[in-house]
Amino acid sequence: MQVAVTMFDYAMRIDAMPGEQHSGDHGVIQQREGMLTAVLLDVLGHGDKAAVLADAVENHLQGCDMTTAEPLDLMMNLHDTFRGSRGLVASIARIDTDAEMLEYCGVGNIGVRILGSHATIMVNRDGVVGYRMVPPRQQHFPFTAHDTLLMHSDGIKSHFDADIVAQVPQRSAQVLLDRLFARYVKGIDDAGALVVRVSACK
Ligand SMILES: [Mn+2]
Repeated sequence: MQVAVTMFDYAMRIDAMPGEQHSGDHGVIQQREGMLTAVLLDVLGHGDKAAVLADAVENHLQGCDMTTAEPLDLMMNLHDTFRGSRGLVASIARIDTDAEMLEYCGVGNIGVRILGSHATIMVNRDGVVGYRMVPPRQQHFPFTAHDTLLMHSDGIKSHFDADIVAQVPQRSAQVLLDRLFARYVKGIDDAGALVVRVSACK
């Protein structure tokens, strides 16, 4: 008999800009069995006003069952719900370990890539969620055991050294995040990132 075991290893880290107490970058992760949905968002601006909206968006998402929603539908829901706010950029990914696929929708400046055997750099649609955006689309990518999803806000430099990427197979999600923050935080904005990896699909 074969027993299905899904091993997600994930971590999230958000550092407010130096001198600020609260961050306008937030991450939300929900997992249910072999499905995991991860959202990274960056509210326009920084400081307390950005943090208030980021809290509201996070609370709204936590009230949704994100693992059963399509990322595109979640994005359109955020756009409608937070219309007229100061706006945000967001990336939404749902990993389905049974299908070995990742469904993806992103708007605005969040860096997103898959590292591993299915290495890909995602290209987000332009725009501001809650204000004006090019109609977003949902894309799907293969995502199997030992692949790693990395999302980061623009408070982190996007040109990681090859050594960080090379360490991906050996390191935990938390160690990867901490190395990224130690070397690539700009320090002039909030910095947020999350890492999700699947160590076994079946
Ligand atoms: Mn930012």
